[in-house]
This record gives sequence, C-alpha cells and structure tokens, in this order.
Amino acid sequence: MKLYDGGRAPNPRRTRIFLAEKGIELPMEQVDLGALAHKSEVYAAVNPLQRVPALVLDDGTVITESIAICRYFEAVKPEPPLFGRGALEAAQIEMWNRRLELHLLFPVSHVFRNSHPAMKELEVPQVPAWAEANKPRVQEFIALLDGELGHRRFVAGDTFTVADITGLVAVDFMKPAKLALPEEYRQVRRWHAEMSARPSAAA
Ligand SMILES: N[C@@H](CCC(=O)N[C@@H](CS)C(=O)NCC(=O)O)C(=O)O
Repeated sequence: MKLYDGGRAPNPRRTRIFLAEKGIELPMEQVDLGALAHKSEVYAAVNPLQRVPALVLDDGTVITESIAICRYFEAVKPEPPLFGRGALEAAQIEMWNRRLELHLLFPVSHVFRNSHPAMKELEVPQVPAWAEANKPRVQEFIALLDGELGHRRFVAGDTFTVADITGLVAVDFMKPAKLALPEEYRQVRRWHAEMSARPSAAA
C-alpha cells in the first residue's frame, strides 16, 4: 500500500491529518506539485486526473479523492470514529464537512489558484475576477461558522471529526491565499487554536 502525497497542499494534508488521528502509518511518496511531477506520465497512470492524494492498495487498486481515502481508513480502523456513529451523528458530520468544503475550502482555493503567481502553470487560465468574487464568500461563511462555534466545541458537535480536519485545512489555507481572519471572529479563533494544537495538525 502506498499514499501519493503532496506536501503542504490542502487535500493531501486532510488525508495525512486523518491518518495521524487514526494512528495509521503507511509508506508515502511525495509528488512535487511545484515541479509538475503530477503531470508526469508515471503519475498520470496512477491518477489520470493528475491530482493528489492517491492511495494505491496492495492489489493495485487506486483510490483518489481525499475524503474517499479517509472513508477507506475509517472502515479499516473504525476507532476513533471520525465520520460519526449512528444515523444522526453521521449525517451532521457529513453536512458540516460538505459545508466546509463547498463554502470555505473551495472558495479559499479559488482565491489562491486564481490570484497567486505560483499557480500560473496549474490554474490555466487564471481568472483574477473569480478570485475577487470568492473573497466575500469566505468572509460570509467565516461569520456563520463563528456563530455556530459559539454553541459547541467542535464544528459538528462535541467530538473531533473529519469536519474539523477540513475546517482546519481550509482556515490554514487562507494564509497563502492572503485572506485575513478578522479578530472579531473569536469563536473561530478559539476553535482554530485548539485544532492547531493537536499533534495531528503537524502531519
Ligand atoms: N477533490 C480532490 C482534489 C484533489 C486536488 O485538487 N488536489 C490538488 C492539491 S490540493 C492537486 O493535486 N492539484 C494539482 C493541480 O491543480 O494541477 C480531493 O479531495 O482529493
């Protein structure tokens, strides 16, 4: 089994944090996105979409999509449960994970990919207006999240879940995207400080 990893890029990081929380170690191969290694013939044979992460099982089966990889390991090693237990918990975690992807991680990513000079070769064409259009969306969602986190410790309830991983990665990705996390969002800052202090955050 081998995980094709992509350094500080947000989606591979989601998977690494998840594995660290589960206490799972496995061989990893770095794919250097800056050097366009994911565009090589060798990697395109692993994932024709030329994206990381990708998990290759011992029988050669390839699983891509960071959350699909996380779900695979949740089934292999159910403890601690990061996708929830029971119908209601699982639905709430899924809801928050999707909300954080669709309304935070993706808009932050659009800003980064369409405005950062380092992304010129990966985001073709770069559309600066799309970066600008997503900036207020990020702030609107952070405001909503701040209100929610006033009622509970973690994003989806009283325990740490995959939704917190997506949230942490998305908020950290705001820095290279040059998006501020205003002081007024005290609950998001409190939650972010706690998530950043977990050993898995360094994964
Ligand atoms: N939905 C996929 C997204 C994978 C993805 O876009 N990965 C980025 C790194 S965060 C990538 O490989 N980018 C390469 C490129 O844009 O060419 C997932 O969750 O794994």
